Amino acid sequence: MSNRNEQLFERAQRHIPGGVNSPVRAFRSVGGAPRFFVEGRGPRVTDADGRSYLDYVGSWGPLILGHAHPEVVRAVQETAARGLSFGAPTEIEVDMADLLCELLPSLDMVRLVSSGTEATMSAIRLARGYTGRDALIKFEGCYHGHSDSLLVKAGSGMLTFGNPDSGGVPADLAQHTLVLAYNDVAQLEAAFAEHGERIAAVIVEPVVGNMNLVAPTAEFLKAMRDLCTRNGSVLIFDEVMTGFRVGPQCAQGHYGITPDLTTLGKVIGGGMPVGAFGGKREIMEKIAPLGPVYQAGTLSGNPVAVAAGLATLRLVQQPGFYADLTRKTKALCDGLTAAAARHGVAFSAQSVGGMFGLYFRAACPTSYAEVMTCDKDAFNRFFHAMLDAGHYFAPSAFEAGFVSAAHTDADIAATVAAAEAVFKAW
Ligand code: KE4
Repeated sequence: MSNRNEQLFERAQRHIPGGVNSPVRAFRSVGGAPRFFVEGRGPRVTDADGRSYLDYVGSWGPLILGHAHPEVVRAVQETAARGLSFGAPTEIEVDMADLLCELLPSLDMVRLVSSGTEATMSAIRLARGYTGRDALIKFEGCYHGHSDSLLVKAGSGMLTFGNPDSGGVPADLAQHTLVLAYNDVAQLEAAFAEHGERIAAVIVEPVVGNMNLVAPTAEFLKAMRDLCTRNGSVLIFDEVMTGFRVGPQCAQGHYGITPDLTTLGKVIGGGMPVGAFGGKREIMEKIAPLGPVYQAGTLSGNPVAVAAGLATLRLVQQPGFYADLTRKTKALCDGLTAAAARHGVAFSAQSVGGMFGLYFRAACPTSYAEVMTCDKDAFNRFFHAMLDAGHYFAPSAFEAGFVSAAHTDADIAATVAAAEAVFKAW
């Protein structure tokens, strides 16, 4: 007898492609039927069969405070009661812009949008409009949303421009995107040596969360900054995932590198649809209606969504917030690593702030190539065993995980204990 989740998944597939509104939710990477959640509260989610899980996905990063934080919910309710949307400026959008520019020194100006994809798509168009150049550098394993110029895979040669990485992306658009290896300074230098004057922008996840977690080397980010400066290219930090997740000043504050443009999402919406792009005034003033680079959105800066984001951003500014989140996330990684070691399972884990990576390989990967040597089957086995035990990790071996402020030390210890039982029976 199929359960409610399976019944819902079967029904969902009749009218929604794959039964989901975003592919990774379909569990295709790990197998089985996705869980349909009916409620979230603090660190926990409950599925359609009434099963409760400690949640280490947190809606892919936004839920840094945990689910249904009362102050965030109240902000949404009170704002919504005064009207859902106006398509006109509202004070709350100005409050958000002021707060973001106060929190991030690299932001002179910022434009709100409704998703991370919109933020990165707009930032790239802006960088191309500002420089008058077309070429773009991204890195293999980094994901920046699904706009055409970013759904590109590496070309055949080391420094040849890219090919489409999705149906529907025109080859003559993909050819403007050069896909390089993350953390490979020599290749980045060679690319600028050969194409520097053509490069409009480099876009990078300053901590990668989309090939699992891969941390940057200090040399890599510094080289990127210097090369962009020397060649007049725009450095875009895609902080949709790392923004206010890895620290109070995002990854740019954590690593001390100042980008020209920053894209944001997830945490700044607190679970509601908010994205943003911003940076140097001289660049941002090229955006319509001030300048020639067009960008727009019916629900951009939606007051109800912004209310959730503002409430979240104000709460994460509390003293000690990131120190405690970082401590708990590291405790999870250290606990899982020690448990695996006690039972001889090839496993490693690392964290940056409130995001983490789990790897079924002996050491944490530092590149896309090393990520590809992780044991995907082992991860899938771990994923389902932990899911059955009531601990919900990202349904893919190639995604980062997230801890929220609502996770207690006891929750972390319970997850480590559940993993110990899984590793013991490995
Ligand atoms: P959205 O359009 O999904 O709001 O943001 C796109 C995006 C941009 N940049 C980075 C660094 C991102 O991580 C994302 C989206 N992240 C994925 C998680 N890997 C969202 C989950 C999904 O696609 O359903």
